[in-house]
Amino acid sequence: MPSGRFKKVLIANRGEIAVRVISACKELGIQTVAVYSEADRYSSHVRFADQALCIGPAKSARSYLDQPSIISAAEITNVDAIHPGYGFLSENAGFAQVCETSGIKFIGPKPEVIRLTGVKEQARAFMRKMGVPTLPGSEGVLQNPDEALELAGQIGYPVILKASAGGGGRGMRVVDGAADLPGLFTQAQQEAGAAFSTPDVYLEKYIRAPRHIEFQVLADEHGQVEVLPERECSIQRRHQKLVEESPSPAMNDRLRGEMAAALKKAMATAGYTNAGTVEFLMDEQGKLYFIEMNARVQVEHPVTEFVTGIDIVKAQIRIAQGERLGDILRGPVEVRGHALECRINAENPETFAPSAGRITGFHMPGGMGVRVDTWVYTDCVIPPFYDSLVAKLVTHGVDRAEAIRRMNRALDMFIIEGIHTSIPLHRRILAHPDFQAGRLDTGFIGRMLSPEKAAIPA
Ligand code: MV4
Repeated sequence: MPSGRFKKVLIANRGEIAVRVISACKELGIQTVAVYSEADRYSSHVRFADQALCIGPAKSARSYLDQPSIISAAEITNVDAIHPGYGFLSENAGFAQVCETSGIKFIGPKPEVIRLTGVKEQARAFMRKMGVPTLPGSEGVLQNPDEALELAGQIGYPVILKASAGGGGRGMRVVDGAADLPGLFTQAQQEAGAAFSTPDVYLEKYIRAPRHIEFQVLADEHGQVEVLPERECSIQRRHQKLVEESPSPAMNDRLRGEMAAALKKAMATAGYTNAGTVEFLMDEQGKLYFIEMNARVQVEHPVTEFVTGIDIVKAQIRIAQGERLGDILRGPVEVRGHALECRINAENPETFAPSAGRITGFHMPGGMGVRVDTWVYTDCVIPPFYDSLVAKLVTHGVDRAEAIRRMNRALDMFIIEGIHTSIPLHRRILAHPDFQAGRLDTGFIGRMLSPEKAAIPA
């Protein structure tokens, strides 16, 4: 494996994250290669990279997910490494393996570690063994509905069935009582089998309207692990996060310290390397339970960058170059102030359907404590083939109140004409008394949008 400094990196992604990775490479003095689909010829990542290669038609399966095309592009341009961004091939253990066998460094964890994080009940079993709190549930995958009935009877309803290879809520079923279990078990298995590589399902105690809290981890290739402060991502709609923040209004130094210590040990034992995120649910008593692990950089990483001053993407690249975390971080990790991120999506404000088209007018906010990560510009066309994220608006303040006020003024100064966006929705979220008070849970958006259903928890 080529070690030492990279001369050239290929970015196997598009959109704002491709631009974000190019920025990090430029600051590290690394040449960049963009790959793009026929629909992305005029995308910013193509313009900002030193070289760009078209890898196929608009459909992701034939471009951004086409491994042979991407590996060919990497070989033609003679890159040292590939950064996968998020989504697409970022958590594909097979792709990470192909990179390594082609002599190209994959900027992410080792293939076998990515594979473990992708098998959810195995990741859960591992964390439990390491003393990281998990919810009561099955030891591994469930063999049949009878086994599920027996276990659910012991744990107590409600329980949740989850796909072993799941993600984005697919293959999940909440079970309120024994009568519903056999039918929902079959449904969960079928949905998992159709969507993923395996129909395997497992079971957990169900937490109603939890907070979603996650810890950012950085680990070098010499066994050093650092756990960065948490992000709260409870404001989401249909498993798409809308607003994220750091620190969580529900966190305290003692709990953060306990979690960091437990995770540091677990990640070191797992041989985890590069950046990752460990997801938890928090119940009404303020207890945290591990649910799953993401082996990639996350959309919401900028809030952690604002409160820690650490460039997470540069850290990923430097870790992959074999550098030590001590040299990258240079000192203890601290939480400074508060950061918020609003995901600005191109979407219809009533139906939330993606809203593709031409941006006819565009103005970004700036100034103190404001960051915009985007790939769009005046007169650009948003293709209908990919996700609807057009920009991430991130603010930093001395405290949560200042970060919120700064976000409000930045939303006022963000002009996007020609398409519909989620900016009006973000104004409503920020103005909501529960948001202002930091009373967040995964049912927040549901209650805000249909208050008549507020009595029925999400
Ligand atoms: C849960 C849960 C309640 N109890 N697990 C949704 C997607 C997947 N990543 C995990 N998810 C959940 N797992 C137990 N045992 C509730 C959710 C959940 C959720 C989690 C995080 C953020 C938003 C969510 C929205 C609905 C359900």
